[in-house]
Amino acid sequence: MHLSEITHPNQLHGLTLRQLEDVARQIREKHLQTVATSGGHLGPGLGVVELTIALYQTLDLDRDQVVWDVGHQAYPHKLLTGRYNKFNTLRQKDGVAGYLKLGESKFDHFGAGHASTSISAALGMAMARDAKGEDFKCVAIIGDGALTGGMALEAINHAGHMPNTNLMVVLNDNEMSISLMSGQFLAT
Ligand SMILES: Cc1ncc(C[n+]2csc(CCOP(=O)(O)OP(=O)(O)O)c2C)c(N)n1
Repeated sequence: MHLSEITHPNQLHGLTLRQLEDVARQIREKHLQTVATSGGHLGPGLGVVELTIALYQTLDLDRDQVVWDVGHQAYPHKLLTGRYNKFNTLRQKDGVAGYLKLGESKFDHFGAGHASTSISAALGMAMARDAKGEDFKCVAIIGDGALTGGMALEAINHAGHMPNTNLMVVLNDNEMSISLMSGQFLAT
């Protein structure tokens, strides 16, 4: 299946492992080609290709709500949620935004650019869901760099006091913090 044919992430549900691997290869190719001309974040998106596919193959994105932290790693998400055909406008005026953007897609549930906000946002969505008696999953995906932010720690503290609120947090523990260079810098 060509990536351009995937206009809704739920289309991943019926694919075989070999087809999913091929989708991953196509995402990497498009990601590299686009960032080479438009600029943007390269490593963070490349590092979550399989993570994004695995999640979206399992979740029902007509119902479930995913919140990406910072948003600089959301290019695979954008390529799987109907933005393949205009992806070459990445970071251009009126083009695809470099981060998650409310209004750009019904699959962008929270606009992000600042780090460390995803757990708090997803927890709020989960609490609202429960208050309304609804039933779907709320998922935050956060990197180990963003997890060091105070707002993320406050949200974890808050979530710890909400044992009956179902919230999924995925930690992308890649020890990078955008790039290996800055990761090395932080480690010294
Ligand atoms: C509040 C805030 N501080 C700093 C930044 C700059 N910044 C952008 S991404 C990032 C680190 C992200 O690291 P991580 O969450 O581990 O993601 P990775 O790049 O490894 O995928 C930082 C510090 C920001 N976006 N927001």
